Amino acid sequence: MTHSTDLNTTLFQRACRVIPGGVNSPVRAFKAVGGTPRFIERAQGAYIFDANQRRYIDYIGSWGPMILGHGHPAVVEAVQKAVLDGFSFGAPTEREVELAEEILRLMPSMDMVRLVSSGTEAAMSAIRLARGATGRSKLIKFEGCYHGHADALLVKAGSGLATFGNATSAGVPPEVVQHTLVLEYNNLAQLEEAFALHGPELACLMIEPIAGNMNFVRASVPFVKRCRELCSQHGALLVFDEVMTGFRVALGGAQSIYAQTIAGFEPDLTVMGKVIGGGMPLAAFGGKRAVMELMAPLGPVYQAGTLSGNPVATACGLETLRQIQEPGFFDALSQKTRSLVDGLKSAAAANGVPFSADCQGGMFGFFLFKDLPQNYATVMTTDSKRFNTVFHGLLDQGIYIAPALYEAGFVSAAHSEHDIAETLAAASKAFCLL
Ligand code: HOZ
Repeated sequence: MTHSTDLNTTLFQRACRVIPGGVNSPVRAFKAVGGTPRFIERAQGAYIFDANQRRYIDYIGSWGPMILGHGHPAVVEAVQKAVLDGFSFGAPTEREVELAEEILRLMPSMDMVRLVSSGTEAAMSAIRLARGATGRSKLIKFEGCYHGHADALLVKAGSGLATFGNATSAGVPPEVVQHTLVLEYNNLAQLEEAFALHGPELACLMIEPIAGNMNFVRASVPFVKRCRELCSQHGALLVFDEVMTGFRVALGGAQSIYAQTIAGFEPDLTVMGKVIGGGMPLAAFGGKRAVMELMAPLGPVYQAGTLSGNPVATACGLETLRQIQEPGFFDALSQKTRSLVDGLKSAAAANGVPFSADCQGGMFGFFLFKDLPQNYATVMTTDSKRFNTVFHGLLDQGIYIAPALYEAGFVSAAHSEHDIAETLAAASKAFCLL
């Protein structure tokens, strides 16, 4: 079995000489799965094409943003038009206001939103805002939830709830993570204990409501409900990181799904990215007016960015958000994703492979064990060799899924029934290799 082809290998060798690890974001290097990363030359619809002109059905979708598929004509037109008017002004534009209005209309938990350039920046700024608003330092995050690479968030659990986290990256001083408490996802007892011990000192609790960075794991409804109750009770802000799930699992994001079963449910702050930029660098954070008005220039919490609200990125995001509001868009996307997930389950069962899978809207995940995991520790019990066999089995047949077992997958509106059928046939063959 060949894991690489000539031009990809040549490019990777060249890249490794000038870029650390040959990539500008670690997971792209294929380190977890082995082999050579594909260098993408172009993409159209559900497909990406590598340096050898090989076509792959793309289930990464730039890690989430490409919900319409690649090169949607209306989005391309909007971007081309915007480019002709200028790349960047470092001054306000009407399009930023339009995009902000659109986001707020779709996610009613927010009265105001600030546009930034990346999910990392949005999460980092939301935490600063939560600390500024509460006058407190400590925060809760959950193991397996990724909120970007700001220092305070690169943390793994410490030795107990009385101690705070340990940095997961060199270059992060212990003092910087001393206020970050890392808990197990979906563990109600730990959550209770953490608030009992630290409630009055907590600025916020940040959570990916459907985690997309430990593959695909949902926070249970009772867990989210208790997060909300404890935050309200102790005066901490509940921050929903919807960088992946926002405008992806449903038009109103994961919060709209929890609101169906938890009466009146709303997070205090929401962090967004990916789909709102439609594939261009754009992210945001928002919440209620009283909190958001603490942001500079109105208030004392500072945040700024030369490319924030960039006119080309906002054109791309705005048109993407308009397209996903077409009647029936999410029903069709959900149905397609569901048929992929159900088909994978059947293919695994037919080959005697222990398997579980879940999806919501256009986001999915699968596991090579029988029951859906509830937390990171369980996800990480996956036999990585088996996952790598499936990964390369699919890649060799032109199916491009994330090159790591802890990443979610994404289906776009451009994936056809034929693409799904081709994927399932490939999956059957890949499962045979196990
Ligand atoms: N943050 C992404 C993984 N969940 C990776 C982004 C990238 O490599 O482009």
